[in-house]
Amino acid sequence: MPDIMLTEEELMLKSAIRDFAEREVAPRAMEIDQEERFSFENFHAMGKLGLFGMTLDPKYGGSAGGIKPVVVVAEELARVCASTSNAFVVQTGLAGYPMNQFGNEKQKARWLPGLISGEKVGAYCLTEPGNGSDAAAASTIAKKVSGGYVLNGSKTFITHGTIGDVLIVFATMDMALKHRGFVALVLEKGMKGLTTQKITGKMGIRSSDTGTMFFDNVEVPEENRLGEEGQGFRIAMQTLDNSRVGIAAQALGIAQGSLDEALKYAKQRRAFGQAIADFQAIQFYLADMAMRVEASRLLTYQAAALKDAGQPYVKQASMAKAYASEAAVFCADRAVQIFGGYGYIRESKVERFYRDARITPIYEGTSEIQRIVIARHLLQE
Ligand code: COS
Repeated sequence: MPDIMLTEEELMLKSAIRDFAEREVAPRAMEIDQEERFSFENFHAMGKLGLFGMTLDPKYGGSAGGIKPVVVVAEELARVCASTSNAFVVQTGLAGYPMNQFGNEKQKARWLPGLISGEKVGAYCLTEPGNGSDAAAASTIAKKVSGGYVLNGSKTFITHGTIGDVLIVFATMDMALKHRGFVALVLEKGMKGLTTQKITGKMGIRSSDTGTMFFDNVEVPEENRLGEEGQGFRIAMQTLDNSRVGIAAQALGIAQGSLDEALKYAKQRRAFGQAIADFQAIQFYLADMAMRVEASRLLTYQAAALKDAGQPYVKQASMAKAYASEAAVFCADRAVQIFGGYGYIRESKVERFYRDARITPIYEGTSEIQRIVIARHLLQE
């Protein structure tokens, strides 16, 4: 374990979160997955522990730390329940972070305390039915009117889309301007003209709330605009840069969880008169998994450490996200293989890991988008 990369404090945090995850999150992970139910129990417990404010402004209840401890938490949660890790990463990285970075004092005072305590659920709304990877092609329109904006359009695949209280929505003021026409607006649950619909039947992260939202002449006051008109795309991208480190950690957690389960099982399960761990074929699987877990962890820690040191980290965040998510898919697949038939049924953890892993190379920028970001950096350097 390259825990040599963690400080004493981070090691203590890791152990405390592992304990919390094993004690409170793991026991209900299977049930909430099968019921496709968002766990407010888990969410409020994380709020009480102060996890949502780890990097945020202390004036509003945060603890202004770095992203490296966030990575530690996201990994430990995902090691037992990816959906719970996702709720954490989205609340702190996709809602809290842009509010903290780009909100003015009035906005921060209004929305950060609830996002940090967990009383309010946050969401980041960029993807639309007609565009995902090509984020600049958004067609949700914010029409400027006296005192604010009128919003029309739709967003989809939004984490916390139906339960979100504070929604950061990216819209265009003029599609012809592409990314330069973007504006970031904060909407609140209950606004007139805002409706949502839950997306059910997901393959994995089934207890993560995912929704589609519809904006029908939603009136958004000017004071709800984050940053300036035209800055919305930059806010969206910088937020994703940061949260991709969290998703890398989430993928790492799924990979580690898969390895842990596979190791345990391989030592117990017997075939042909010996534990299956004694067969070289199984040992090679385990070794391949362990290499990917550790490489993912190093890339993820590196991206986090660079960000915390105030150094460029976007290329490394994309590398960590792409690599760790592909490692999660690989490790969960190998774990199912080692479990055989027992890995193919709902009662087994690795069956859930296999389904949960599959979203990680897709959301927060597909693996293909990460490679575009990486290659652009390489070519510019
Ligand atoms: N930070 C700050 N600014 C950034 C940025 C970043 N990480 N990435 C791009 N920008 C800026 C560029 O500097 C450029 O600004 P100027 O025109 O002022 O120079 C502008 O944004 C447009 O950049 P670019 O030309 O690179 O935009 P593209 O349309 O080519 O898109 C990608 C860039 C593909 C990287 C972007 O659309 C993307 O990340 N897509 C994936 C979206 C995603 O992750 N969706 C998941 C949603 S969350 S579930």
